[in-house]
Amino acid sequence: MVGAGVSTPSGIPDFRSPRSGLYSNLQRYDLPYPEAIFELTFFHHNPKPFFALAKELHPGSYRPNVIHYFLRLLHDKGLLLRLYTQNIDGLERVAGIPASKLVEAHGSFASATCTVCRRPFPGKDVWAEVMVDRIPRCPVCTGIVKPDIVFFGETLPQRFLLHVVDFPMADVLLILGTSLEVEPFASLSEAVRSSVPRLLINRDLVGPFAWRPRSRDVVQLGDMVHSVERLVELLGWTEELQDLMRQEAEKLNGRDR
Ligand code: CNA
Repeated sequence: MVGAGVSTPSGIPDFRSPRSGLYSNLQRYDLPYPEAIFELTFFHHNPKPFFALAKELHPGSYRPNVIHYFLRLLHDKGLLLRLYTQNIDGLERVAGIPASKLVEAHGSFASATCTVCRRPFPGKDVWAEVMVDRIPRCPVCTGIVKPDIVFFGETLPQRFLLHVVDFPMADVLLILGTSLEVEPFASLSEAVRSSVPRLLINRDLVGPFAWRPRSRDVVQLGDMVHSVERLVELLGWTEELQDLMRQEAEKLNGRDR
């Protein structure tokens, strides 16, 4: 299970870190309160702040970091049952983790839907408009086309239901870079069997690790890059991870040229 903290080393602010977090830096969007940017009522009143944020999060602008590639390595080694992410930046896909291994619990920019007639659109149609500061409109009914990001109160994507089969099968649960404050995602941390070790790697102690710890919980607090690099070292995977990151950097350099 991962959250915004996995992408802060890529330069994307999280929500809740004091000072650097997105919620403390939204003044320029003129919002009544920070969460309004992900509320449908506000979006219908004024969609501009959301699309300005979308433009900032454009997948081409950021690159995966060592944490994303550690998760990719788990997949390459056949150890990743599934990656449940709250992130909407798409960096798990850019890191080469296949869509079949991902549950993008809060949606993604890969697809979009007309808010009026519900017609689906590929994400690339929306980006073309967003990148030139235009509000994407449905060519059929002129309704605003909203990327399939889950707003407050909206239902989670169908794939989220995979948790019903995945979590009872897990041998270990890694929880990285999340405040475990957003439901129903946060409660997944309780969905593994009680004998299953849960490893929290985060700056601070969060969720059930603080208020209902289990005897097999392991907690590594502090900077995540440092913690993940240390874990990789203990696993003896440092060189392999560096090779993977070099190969992938070359691919991305080719993409950006
Ligand atoms: P959050 O509530 O902002 O929590 C992030 C957590 O990560 C906090 O506990 C931080 O202390 C921790 N953290 C951040 N950077 C580091 C670091 N370098 N080392 C160690 N710990 C760190 O974010 P959540 O994901 O828990 O909240 C859920 C929201 C955030 C979801 O709805 C996301 O869509 C949303 N979000 C996503 C992105 C993104 O896609 N990258 C960015 C910002 C917010």
